[in-house]
Amino acid sequence: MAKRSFTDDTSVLIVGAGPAGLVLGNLLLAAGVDCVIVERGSREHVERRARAGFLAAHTVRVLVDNGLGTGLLAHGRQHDTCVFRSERGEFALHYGGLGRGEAHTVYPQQELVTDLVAEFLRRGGDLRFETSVSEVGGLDGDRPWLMAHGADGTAYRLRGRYVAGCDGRHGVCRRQLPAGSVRRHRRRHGVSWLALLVQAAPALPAVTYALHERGFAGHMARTPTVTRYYLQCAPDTAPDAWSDSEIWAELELRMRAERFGPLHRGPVLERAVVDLESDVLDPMQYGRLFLAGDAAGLISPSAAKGANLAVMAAETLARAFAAALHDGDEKPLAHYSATCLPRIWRAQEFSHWMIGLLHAPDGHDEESRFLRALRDSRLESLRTTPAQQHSFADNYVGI
Ligand code: RFL
Repeated sequence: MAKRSFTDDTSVLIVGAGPAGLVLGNLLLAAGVDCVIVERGSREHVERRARAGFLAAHTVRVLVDNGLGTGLLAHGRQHDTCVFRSERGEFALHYGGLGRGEAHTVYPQQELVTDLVAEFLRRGGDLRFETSVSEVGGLDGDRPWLMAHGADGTAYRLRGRYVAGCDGRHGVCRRQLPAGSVRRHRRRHGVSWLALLVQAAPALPAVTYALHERGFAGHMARTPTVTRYYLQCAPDTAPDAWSDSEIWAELELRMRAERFGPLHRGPVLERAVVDLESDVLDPMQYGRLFLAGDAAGLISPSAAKGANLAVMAAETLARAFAAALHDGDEKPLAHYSATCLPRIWRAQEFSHWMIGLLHAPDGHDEESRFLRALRDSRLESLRTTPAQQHSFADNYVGI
């Protein structure tokens, strides 16, 4: 490997160019704080990675207020209603008219990432694609560093005043936390989803959650020509275990297409099996390393919160870095975890509640029957109780 020693000194070293790292980088540049983003993937790769789509009102406010919302304002679509289907029928919940009266903006994550990359570069930012961080260190001192290498083998050593670990759940930053310095809370929910992106217009005007004895199925718009579907599957299912026609047959069965109307079939563009899992690190910081987004905690996709929590943490962290670097005020950094964690836990709690709303075991034993009856009662309560509906609305779109 070619060795090249860089003398780069910057204020904030950001690992990862996902929503967390890119929002943080853009906000830092706007605040006059210099930073470098180091990203393992190529630009094309990060700009094509389809994941989230539902942006909470708070996320939209952060992006728009910081000059990052041009694309989502031009192309995002407002969603304010979700629908639940079960053997008892279907009901719509117009959450935009309940609680705080907020709606989601549907804007695919890869388009948001594309906008954030372009804006970061337009602001003169230093973004190094295809550069993989292998180690961060010096976290207890005042000049932390990272080691990275480019696709051509060039080794980099970068130093900064702080490191922001925005490298997702499998990144290196959370692994650099000394044993015992951080408490991890974790739950594997025992539920898996086959996450599908299909080349077809949304068949339904609203997000639709279908509860079925064969398992959960979900429909979520992405763009006028692309729809995300979810199918609950056995945890060890291979992504390509089902053919396209088997997938459509299962979706139509669980979504009860015969009763409520057909789906729009189209080629399956992407498929992945997601094991629903959550974890939270407390605190989200050690020395001069601060974690944000999936690196700090993973949330199951049941309530579409992950990208929104990433933006929330990035905004909080950007303010704290600016206070430390401009005013010498380290208190916001010291309180970073305490500021973020109550919101993260609230999102975790709601997400967990959603898992219980959408799934129940299919067995014929007493416990399975009990859990199915609880789930049905929860759904009925949501259908009929205004206080429950208001609370749902606040939690569903809030962050
Ligand atoms: P990301 O997006 O994973 O970005 C991390 C970046 O770090 C890079 N990286 C490294 N770079 C350099 N050196 C290393 N050693 C590195 N290791 C990693 C990676 O290449 C990557 O570019 O994390 P971030 O920024 O924290 O953002 C989190 C969100 O991406 C995630 O929470 C959401 O996508 C979750 N999610 C959803 N969230 C929502 O808010 N609404 C949704 O509707 C929604 N739908 C979803 C989702 C996640 C899904 N999957 C794939 C689990 C739907 C799905 C199917």
